[in-house]
Amino acid sequence: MPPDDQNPRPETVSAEYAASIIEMARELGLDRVGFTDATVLERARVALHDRVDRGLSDSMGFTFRNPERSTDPRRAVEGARSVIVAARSYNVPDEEHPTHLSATVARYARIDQYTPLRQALQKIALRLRADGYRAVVFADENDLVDREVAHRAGIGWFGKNANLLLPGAGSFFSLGSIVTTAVFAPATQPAPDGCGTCRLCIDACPTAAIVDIGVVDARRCLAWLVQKPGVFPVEFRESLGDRIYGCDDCQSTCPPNVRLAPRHRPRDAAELPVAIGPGQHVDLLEILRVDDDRLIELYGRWYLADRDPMWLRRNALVILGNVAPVPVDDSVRSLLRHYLGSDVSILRAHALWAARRLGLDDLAESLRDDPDVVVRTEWAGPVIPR
Ligand code: B12
Ligand code: SF4
Ligand code: SF4
Repeated sequence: MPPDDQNPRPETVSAEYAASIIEMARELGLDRVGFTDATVLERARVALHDRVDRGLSDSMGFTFRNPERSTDPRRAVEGARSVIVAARSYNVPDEEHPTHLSATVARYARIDQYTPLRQALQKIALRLRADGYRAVVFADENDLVDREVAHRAGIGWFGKNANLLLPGAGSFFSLGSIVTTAVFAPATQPAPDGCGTCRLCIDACPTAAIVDIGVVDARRCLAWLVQKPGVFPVEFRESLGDRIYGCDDCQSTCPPNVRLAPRHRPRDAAELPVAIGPGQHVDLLEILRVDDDRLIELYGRWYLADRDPMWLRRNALVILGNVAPVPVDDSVRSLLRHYLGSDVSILRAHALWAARRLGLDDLAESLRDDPDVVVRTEWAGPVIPR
């Protein structure tokens, strides 16, 4: 290795040291670990710019806000030489469907899986610092494109659904990294492609959001639309079904996940009670009944634009229109009446959509003369009766 002014120890760490980091990661509950160098993630940089230019990133910020930063580990850590990448399974078992009206949470949001991932990486970073290196943890942040760096570290292959799949273990993994000045021997071989001729995820996407191999159009992707502030696009409301947060269709149909789902569990699944996450099924009517503080208490770990729980209520109203049994009972009717009288025009508009879809024209009529443009636009939209 050439001498490096910013790095007091530019020599590659010993194979024993690298092996001890891998061993430590395993003991901390991380399922896979790989190493890559800290050079610019050129392919991701080009892809980020391309998605923005073509409008495919919609109004998302995240890694798209500053591609020069999110694809350069050395901007994150001065003098960085390597990135240690780890994957942690979130493949918790499915839960029984409750008897009350409920909404579904995607697998990655059922438990808080980022805290244990970050804690494990922090412990490894502490050790690196104690050994004289700089080391900073990134997991699901705006400063680093996690899947690209994991791909380069040889951990997995890019599926046609854009997710990173681990050979023999599927894609229900979250990813995180430590950017460090320590020099680890980088992976030399990419993980082999495991998709072959399969294209089940592309066909299974309810909104045709996978517009090319490995390319997701966020303007159509339900995982983004449930997070995006504003009016939920009317053309995708029926496809939303009962999803309150996240969407799993392009992963739950993926053969490597289907094969492994019953077998592959996080090793601490038994100690992951619903208390540290909302679980798979959440009470739909409760979301529409409780106040802001309670919604933040229940779902504050999720990405809610401006930390405003209104977006959850908006999603819940769309779901209500999709799943409430017809003819509707008194509790649904009274909730819709409440939201048709809301001070917030977005909530009135989504309640109007649900009421018309459920055949409650008498209730809907209360908004006939509403002067707000959001509500007027809603009246002009199509009714999709149940
Ligand atoms: C923005 C974002 C989103 C956006 C956009 C998703 C997207 N496809 O980019 C939205 C909100 C839609 C989203 C949804 C989801 N996300 Co998200 N998201 C992110 C975030 C913050 C940035 C992603 C990013 O920068 N994308 C940039 C684009 C350019 O990357 P890309 O689409 O992967 O493009 C690559 C491929 O096209 C590949 N490529 C190039 N050539 C070729 C050729 C072939 C043949 C193939 C197949 C690929 C390929 O190179 C490109 C550049 O790397 C990351 C966290 C992070 N900081 O990285 C999490 C992250 C990607 N999300 C994650 C998860 C779990 C999800 C969901 C599964 C959640 C859910 N259940 O709802 C869905 C999956 C949707 C999907 N099919 O992608 C995980 C993925 C873990 C994994 N195993 O892959 C991440 C890594 C978070 C984490 N740290 O664990 N997400
Ligand atoms: S997350 Fe859902 S909507 Fe988005 S690409 Fe996958 S299947 Fe399609
Ligand atoms: S469903 Fe098939 S094509 Fe899509 S990611 Fe899985 S293996 Fe690849």
